[in-house]
Amino acid sequence: MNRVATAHGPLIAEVRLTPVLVGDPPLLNVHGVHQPYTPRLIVEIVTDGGITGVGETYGDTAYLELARPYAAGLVGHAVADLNGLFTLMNMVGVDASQVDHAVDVGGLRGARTADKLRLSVVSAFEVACLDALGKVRGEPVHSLLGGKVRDSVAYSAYLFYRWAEHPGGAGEKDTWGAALDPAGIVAQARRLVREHGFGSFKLKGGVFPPEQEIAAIRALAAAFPGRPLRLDPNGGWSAATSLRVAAELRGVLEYLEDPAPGTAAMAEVSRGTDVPLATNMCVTAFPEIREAFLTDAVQVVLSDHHYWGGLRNTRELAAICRVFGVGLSMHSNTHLGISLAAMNHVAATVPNLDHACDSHYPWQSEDVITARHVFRDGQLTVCDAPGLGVELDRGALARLHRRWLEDDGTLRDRDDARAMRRAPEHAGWTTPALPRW
Ligand code: GKR
Ligand code: MG
Repeated sequence: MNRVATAHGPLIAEVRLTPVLVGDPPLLNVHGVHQPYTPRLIVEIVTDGGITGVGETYGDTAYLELARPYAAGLVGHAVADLNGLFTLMNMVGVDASQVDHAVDVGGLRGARTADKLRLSVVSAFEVACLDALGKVRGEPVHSLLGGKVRDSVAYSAYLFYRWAEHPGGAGEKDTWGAALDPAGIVAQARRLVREHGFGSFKLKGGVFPPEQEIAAIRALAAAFPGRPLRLDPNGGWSAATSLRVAAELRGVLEYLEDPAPGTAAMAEVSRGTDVPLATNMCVTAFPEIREAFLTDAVQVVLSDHHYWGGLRNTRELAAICRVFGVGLSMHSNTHLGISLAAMNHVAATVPNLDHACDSHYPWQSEDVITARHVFRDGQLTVCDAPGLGVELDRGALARLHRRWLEDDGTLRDRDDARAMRRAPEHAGWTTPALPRW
């Protein structure tokens, strides 16, 4: 009898990696605009008993190049040996050219390091193992994490300045129209409330001069009195500008998200305002916590299970935040239903989830699961089915993978500045140096 199998249950018999390109609307941010399609990686692990577990993460080249050798080394690994996933990942080399960017464009989360890349990759495998294990044991993922402490998780409406369509009419069409001023943002918010019931709002800023974004927040406050509002320019403002915005929106904002770039600038802003500051840019990995918490640079961490290396690490982050009295919520990037399911399970288990989570999901009309998640009153019910509770739609997966295969390589790496240059009026656009204002 195989001792490992006896001690730890099923073994990984096969790993499948499927990169896909997912339709994404022309959403604007400080770097530029979203591409018509964004890369994601779908991970499947198959146990020796024939059970499949699924995970999802970033699909850009750097992640794929790490995922491939890692996946090959996982066959024979015990599905329940989740700590071992990290040991094995640390043995995979990272191509130095992938980690020398000053800024991680896809995630807008500070400098790209080898560890951040490794953790974002391993997160999808951890989720896939938890999904498989849950199916084997007949338990939902939240119960493998210790059990849910709530039956549903609240999400906020994620508002974006946007164009009506991608330059040249590329990509999938939608019916949202452009949103480039306060009235457009309020109209977008109304539709998101109508369709999903959201009770709080986050505006992605850093697109227009701060005065215009302040006006949009004021318009939202007038249209939705008393509802929590957040503004996130992704480090687009200097500390002085951030303090000016904070002074103008004091009492209006629930929190200001990453107004200034980097921990030192955030700490400077924090010293000058009592508007809470949140981040998914300067606290994105364990080594970044110490300085930020000791200098009181942030009052809310927006965790992201992809960044932090999975669902169990997210719970460790939550525990650290609890100790330091720092609030916790969850960050989102363009994602599909597997990632949302994983996020919902871990969010259900974290006692100190202090704010509604972000999710890009309403902007994705495509998915690789058979039943799309449905927000009711801005909440997602916590699923009690075994594993994540989602089923792969193999037809959809094949279609989105075919799109990835047929791409000439230009869309396989997210590059919001390049996408911006496709608009003739922004042909000279380059990624702005931060702070921009
Ligand atoms: O999708 O444009 C976007 C966002 O700006 C995303 O890249 C960020 O990572 O949503 C994120 C954020 O809250 O900073
Ligand atoms: Mg953010």
